[in-house]
Amino acid sequence: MSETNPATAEVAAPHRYTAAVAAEIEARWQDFWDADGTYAAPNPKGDLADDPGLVAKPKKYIMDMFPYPSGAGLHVGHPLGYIATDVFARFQRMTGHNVLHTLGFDAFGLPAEQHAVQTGEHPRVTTEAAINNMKSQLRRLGLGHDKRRSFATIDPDYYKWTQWIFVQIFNSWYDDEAKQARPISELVARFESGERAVPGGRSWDALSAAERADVLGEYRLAYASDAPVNWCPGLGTVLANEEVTADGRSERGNFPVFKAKLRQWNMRITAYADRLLDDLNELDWPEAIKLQQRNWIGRSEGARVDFPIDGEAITVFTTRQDTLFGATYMVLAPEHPLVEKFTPAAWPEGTHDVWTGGHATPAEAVAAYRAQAASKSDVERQAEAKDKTGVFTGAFATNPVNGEQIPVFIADYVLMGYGTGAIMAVPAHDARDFAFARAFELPIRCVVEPSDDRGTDASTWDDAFVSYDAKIVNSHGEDVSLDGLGVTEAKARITEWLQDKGIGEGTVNFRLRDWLFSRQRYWGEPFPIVYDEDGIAHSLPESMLPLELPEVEDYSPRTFDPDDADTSPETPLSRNQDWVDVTLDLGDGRGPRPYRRETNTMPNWAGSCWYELRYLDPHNSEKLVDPEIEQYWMGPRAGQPHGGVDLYVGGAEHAVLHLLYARFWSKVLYDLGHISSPEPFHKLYNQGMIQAFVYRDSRGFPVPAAEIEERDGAFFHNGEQVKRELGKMGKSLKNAVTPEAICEEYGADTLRLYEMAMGPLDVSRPWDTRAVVGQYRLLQRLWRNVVDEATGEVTVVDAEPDETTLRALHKAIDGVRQDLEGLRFNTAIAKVTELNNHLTKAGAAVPRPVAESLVLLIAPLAPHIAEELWRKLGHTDSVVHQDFPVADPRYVVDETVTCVVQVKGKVKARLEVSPAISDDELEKVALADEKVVAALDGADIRKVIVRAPKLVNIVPA
Ligand code: ANZ
Repeated sequence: MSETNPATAEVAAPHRYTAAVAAEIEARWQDFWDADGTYAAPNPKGDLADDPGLVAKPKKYIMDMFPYPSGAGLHVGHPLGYIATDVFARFQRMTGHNVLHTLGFDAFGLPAEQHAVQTGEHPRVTTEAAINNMKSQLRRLGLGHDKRRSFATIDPDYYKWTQWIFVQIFNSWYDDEAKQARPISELVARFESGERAVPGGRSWDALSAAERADVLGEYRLAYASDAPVNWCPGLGTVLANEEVTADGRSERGNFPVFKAKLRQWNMRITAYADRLLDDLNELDWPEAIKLQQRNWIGRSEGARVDFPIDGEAITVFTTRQDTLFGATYMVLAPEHPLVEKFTPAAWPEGTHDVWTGGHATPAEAVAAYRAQAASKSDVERQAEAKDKTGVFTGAFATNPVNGEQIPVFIADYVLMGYGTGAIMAVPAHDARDFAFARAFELPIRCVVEPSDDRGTDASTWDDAFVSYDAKIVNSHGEDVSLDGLGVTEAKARITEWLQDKGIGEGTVNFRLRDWLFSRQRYWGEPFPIVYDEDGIAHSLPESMLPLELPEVEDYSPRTFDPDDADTSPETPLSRNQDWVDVTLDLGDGRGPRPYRRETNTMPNWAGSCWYELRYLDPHNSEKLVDPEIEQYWMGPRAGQPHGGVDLYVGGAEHAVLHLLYARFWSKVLYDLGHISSPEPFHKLYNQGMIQAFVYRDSRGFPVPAAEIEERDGAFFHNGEQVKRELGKMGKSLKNAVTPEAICEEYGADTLRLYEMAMGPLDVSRPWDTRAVVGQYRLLQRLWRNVVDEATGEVTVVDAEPDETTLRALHKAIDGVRQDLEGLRFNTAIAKVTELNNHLTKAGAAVPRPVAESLVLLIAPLAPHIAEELWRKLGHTDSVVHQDFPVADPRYVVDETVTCVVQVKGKVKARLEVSPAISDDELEKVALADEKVVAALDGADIRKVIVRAPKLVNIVPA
């Protein structure tokens, strides 16, 4: 027990590995590594081209999702991924790679800004303080980062290039024929030369500057538009679809979100929908994340079909054109622009009462229903369980396959933003249409043969019959019949028919929407955009970047009335007249002119869309990244046809936000020739979460976890019994444990080992401070196997290890190597522990080669103690760049295996042989065995079947 009692331990063993020793070693080596530049990763050229020897090695680019510098600092849950990538990076360094591993800060964002609104303190001040605090917390963990490459997204040197990229995107369009982004100037040239027709039919020359700007706005990859947006008064800003939860609230802060019409910047990410989908196939990402991206992009193959009405047509988007004969009514989104056009002055004769909603005229009914729909979010409108509401418009359209007149409704379950905002309703085979048809007493017609016993009379059904694998019935018109076809054939047949008639076509529809890219906030990148006197947007030339954030008095956005279409939010930047109204010479030949700056800022996702590129060449003032340097670290290569970071580790919550946006920016930059890698992250890995116990009192409030007493399996706080549950770790749940606390009690190496040993990296696990000591003991035993605790002398001997020790060593080397390569850090630690225990049990002084290998094995996991022991073993260069041990295969295999020898199919002998034995050798040994000789009894041998090392089958003549 003395090892847990520091007081006696120090007397008996003054050179024992203790928290104090760990603290001293760790601080010393961290200082050394910093001063030495041990983790510097050289570039092939430029200011970081300082080690051609290392550059010549194969590269590995290992990256973490960088943190938002929260004022609360880190708890022990945060660094899980950072430690894992550090272990992996160290292992890669020791296996002959030039390893780039660094960490920056994603530092624009709402918390610092909310704080600024409340206190008036500049968000830069709080953000920088938080960064410095985090840096010192992280430094203590001994992470081997190349610190020369670190930056924060709020650094003007960095956001200069975020703005520059915005300018490139603004000045590009997507060429559907070439399937790539091209400079907008090429499009202008095509319009000018007449090679491409100008939409609207006029010639380019005949258009005014404003008209030209409008035309180009329809093509630019970054464009401003008046569109219904997600307006969040609680945050005073609009939000991207990806930032709105399934219940129609803001992901951050959980405030309600409303639809409002506002002029906003958007990114035309939809142009890339197909490529974003296709390229997923080449990426080494968790299937779950790929699936989330596929669903978010939501590719649907279907058809557009025109339903004639009053000499015009309502176009619907359907994925079930095979069910056209079952369409018994139509529905338009309430906001659909054609609604007024076809709405008659009075209800047609005999209009069903339930269709009118009790209104005197169609116009009244439509107006009342629109007002009701506007107050709901898209998500509420689409909820499956919700009662179906709607109202008849008074109009009828023609079903083109059978000439039937079918009523046209408006209903909020049809959304304006998807497809064409209009549907044909097939109540027999769509659950929502079924519910609506029942509520409005509309006909339900079966056109897909049910595979159950409900029969084909749909008026008797309780629900819709939905199947993609059934026969079409009741579907024949004058010149087309689908009867008897399967769903797929019927789709093809009817699509062809529609196309021939010129009333429809096969089409692909995406769920993905363009990315809403402006925010009405202060703490973000200003847009590099100014408006001239005609209101035309111009991008700033590179020489005017970075456009820095102005100082303001008041950081708060002023909200506006979301019901009033004419008001818009007042952004913090707009209040600063001196900054907003400027005279500039944009270098476009028009000379100095007055302009008004864009006063929105970019969303906090902008900075993380390209940071993997800036780490590569962080000080380049000419380019965002030098092409040769980008090619070296990220360029396409065997097995990585789209290039990208070799390993990117972070949480699964970024599946459709950051990870989709970053892929999009990479593709644009790739198309424009700025980078060689169309994908940013080749391999993605999601680490699990470190969870923690939460203790709640009788009112359900969390009480401090550190003050809990456990008695007989029950938990008490100040004598009161409390409930324990597993939850997140954090200040609000009063269960946060800081890395400093653990470092103080045991040292950073112990903390690192504990986090890696807790379980497989991708699995969530509960933190248990009491279990940390297990890893501390491992390090103490490791130390004791090399250093005499009484004298501090190194105890290893220059002797050959015995056979069992050699076997234990090489098995460990082999296993640890494979585990580290496969990110199985918990099992790697188990193997190191086993070897260390073997040496402890052996009791004798450890042979030098074994001790050295052991130190090298643990070096990626516990780098400080490894560096210290390595030096104590007499080495003068760092353990960081040593070669990782390689197992000798002779000692890795099990000593012997049992070989069964059969004669005439019966087992006659069992032999202990080497697993590496050859077929020939095994045959000889088998035939020489006494029992086999006896069984054969001199008979001639017809055949010997050998399956080394496990089986020999002898067939006598
Ligand atoms: C007729 C039909 C029959 C449909 C049937 C489905 C089943 P996905 O797969 O998500 O693309 N739809 C089209 N536009 C819509 C809109 N703006 N708002 C709400 N619903 C809309 O879904 C495509 C299907 O969703 C389309 O196919 C259409 O209903 C509906 F047995 O058309 B379907």
